[in-house]
Amino acid sequence: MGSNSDWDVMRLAVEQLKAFGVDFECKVVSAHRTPDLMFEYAQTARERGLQCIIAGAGGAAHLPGMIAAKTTVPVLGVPVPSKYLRGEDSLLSIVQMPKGVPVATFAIGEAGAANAGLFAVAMLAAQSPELAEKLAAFRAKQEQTVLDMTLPEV
Ligand code: RP5
Repeated sequence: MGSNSDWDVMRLAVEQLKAFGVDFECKVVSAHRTPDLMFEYAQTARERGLQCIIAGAGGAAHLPGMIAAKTTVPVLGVPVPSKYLRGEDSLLSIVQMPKGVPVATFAIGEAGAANAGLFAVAMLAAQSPELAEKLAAFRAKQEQTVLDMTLPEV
């Protein structure tokens, strides 16, 4: 993520990875404040064994796109809500990648972060029957929660 101020949102992605037992690393890497670190991080991602990168940033959120420019590891972008434009700026900065360097873009804020985590799990599940089973169980539990919902008498 671009700042530790993104943590309150990005921790939702971490929670999903933890819940599924997926190994991860968590770092602050800023596209405009630590550009050299960002380049190094992205350039070494594949050789260090990363299978995808969840990149969250707010405002003029160029972090996901710049990381994607320097690696072929899939990048999942999370628009973090910003102070003045509530994350619509972050969303547009991340989603509107020109053709050729994709960033899979998620919803603004907590839902986007959680879904990026779940999407990463789904990607990894393509190579892991165990993870696929856990994901199916998660969906079944979620489905049951909705089936069990009741409404007040009117
Ligand atoms: C972006 O600027 C970060 O991703 C963060 O969302 C935003 C504000 O950063 P701070 O000023 O809180 O460090 O680079």
